[in-house]
Amino acid sequence: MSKVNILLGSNTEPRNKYIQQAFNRIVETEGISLLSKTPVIETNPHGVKDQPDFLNQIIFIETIMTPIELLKFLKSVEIDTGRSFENKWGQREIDLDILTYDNIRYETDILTIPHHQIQTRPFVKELLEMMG
Ligand code: PH2
Ligand code: MG
Ligand code: MG
Repeated sequence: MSKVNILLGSNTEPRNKYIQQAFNRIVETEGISLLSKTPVIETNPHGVKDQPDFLNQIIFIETIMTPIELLKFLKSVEIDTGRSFENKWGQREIDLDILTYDNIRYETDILTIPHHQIQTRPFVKELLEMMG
């Protein structure tokens, strides 16, 4: 079993519904159990600034899935939650990112762990501190 931090984000209304829907799908899935979670907080957009504010949350889970299995699973949840993938860097209905996976370091074209956002985005650090 591995312990993983996942970042949930949405900046397209209804943001709260997208976050809740993805949250429920993840924690109800066999092979995943929820260990802890942060509150959902509103954050200013990083990177592309000219887009609506986000709602973000981090959940800490335990899973039997490998990093690649988890990545594929999270992509399927994004699609089922209604992600349109119209804007690569801009506004999105739901974004699910693996932040950490145990203490592994992993770098390929499709997946980097730990996620770069941990270093560059203050709201990610703030949320991880809320997790304790
Ligand atoms: N995600 C991005 C780009 N910028 N800004 C905030 N506040 N929250 C995010 O989740 C976020 C972002 C790319 O995925
Ligand atoms: Mg992201
Ligand atoms: Mg993403």
